[in-house]
Amino acid sequence: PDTLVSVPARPGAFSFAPARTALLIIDMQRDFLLPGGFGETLGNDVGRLAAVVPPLQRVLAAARETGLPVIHTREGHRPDLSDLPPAKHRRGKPSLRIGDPGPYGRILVRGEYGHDIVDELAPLPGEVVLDKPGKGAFYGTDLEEVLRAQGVESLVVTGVTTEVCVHTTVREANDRGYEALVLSDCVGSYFPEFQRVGLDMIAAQGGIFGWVTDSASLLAALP
Ligand code: TIU
Repeated sequence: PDTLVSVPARPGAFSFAPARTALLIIDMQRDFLLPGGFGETLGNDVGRLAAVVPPLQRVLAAARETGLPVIHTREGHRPDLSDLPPAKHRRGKPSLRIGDPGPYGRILVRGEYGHDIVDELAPLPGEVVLDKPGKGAFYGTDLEEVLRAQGVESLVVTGVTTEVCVHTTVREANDRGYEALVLSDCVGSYFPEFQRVGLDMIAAQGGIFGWVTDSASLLAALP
């Protein structure tokens, strides 16, 4: 069960035990991905994020088949916004703040349609769905307890956006002793240059906080 698998990656092969590995899917929420949603109203090209969905669907199917634990995260806040720091609330355009009514309900508020995960990647019963108030998936959540309870040592990291919530989470994971493999075609950014350089930053300096490969390489390596 603890057989090691090796995937070609940057800066070098990523070795992991599938029995000790979880698939982490960061914030694939309608607010960030849907045309007309919060992400687009901020002036972003959501098409760059939509491109992540098909390869991520394939990875999700493979993880389910292999029996890897799947953990979904959602960025958002309580309806009374009591867990929203004023500094985060003030950020961005005043007309489009967290908690305001948007095209898919109140922006980034738990329980709203836009806060939930896109249909194509809907969690199955038994998969952990973790609500996080910040950019990192460890901050203010019990992710570490969930991983420890399942004996997880390695993470396959996917989702949006590459340079914000994915980066923050991978850095947090690295500091906690986890090895993270980021799938380049399963993470997305509104900014092409941030996508490229964000992935470069992870793998630079001998993999300073993680590894980078693509979904096809991972799928070919999975048992
Ligand atoms: N999930 C996530 O990355 N939250 C963001 O706010 N990302 C942006 O790039 N804005």
